[in-house]
Amino acid sequence: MPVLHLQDLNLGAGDALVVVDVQNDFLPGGSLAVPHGDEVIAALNRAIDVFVARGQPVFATRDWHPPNQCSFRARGGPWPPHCVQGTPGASFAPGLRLQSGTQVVSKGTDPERDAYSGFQGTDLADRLRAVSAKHLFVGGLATDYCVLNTVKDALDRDFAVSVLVDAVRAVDVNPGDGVRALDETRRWGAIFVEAGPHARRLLSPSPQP
Ligand code: VGL
Ligand code: ZN
Repeated sequence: MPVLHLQDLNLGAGDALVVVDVQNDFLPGGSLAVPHGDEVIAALNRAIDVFVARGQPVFATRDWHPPNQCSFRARGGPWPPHCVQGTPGASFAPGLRLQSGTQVVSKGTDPERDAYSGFQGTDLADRLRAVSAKHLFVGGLATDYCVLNTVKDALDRDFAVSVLVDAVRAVDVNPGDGVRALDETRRWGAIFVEAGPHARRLLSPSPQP
């Protein structure tokens, strides 16, 4: 199945970019490192540039946990401590070209409830509606947790969703979780779009000037 490329879409009013949890703790070397998580950055930077150039809004969600979060192992949860509010691990990846107008959405701030979706316990839906967003382009980390749940909640709230398939990476606690998560988003109605440079270059190398 051919995948659309962001550069070929005529982005405009109603389109918004949602960058999910591209934070140091989810990158190689971080406390909950997503394998190859750093590989989303180049594709997301391209997407950010496109949205900024078209004057369309960019949202960035972040996992923003208190130190005693119930999802941490110390409290019987599945995860090592990660993205603790105000720590370097919770900072956005330094290579991510977020601009000053980016709307930051913090989630997972309730110590008694984990939140994978950027919509859960946040005002993301209101903020998207405030900018008349109708179609969300979603990429980031991790495919099988926060991207999956953010896409699901967006579709449930009647946003159209394109998943930036080359700008997501999975934790893959069980092998294949990421692939299954992407399949699921498509069954729910998401569209697959590419944002990065690679696939098209393989198909049609641009002539040298
Ligand atoms: C995430 C596990 C725990 C994510 C957040 O951002 O996908 N995964 N907390
Ligand atoms: Zn978390």
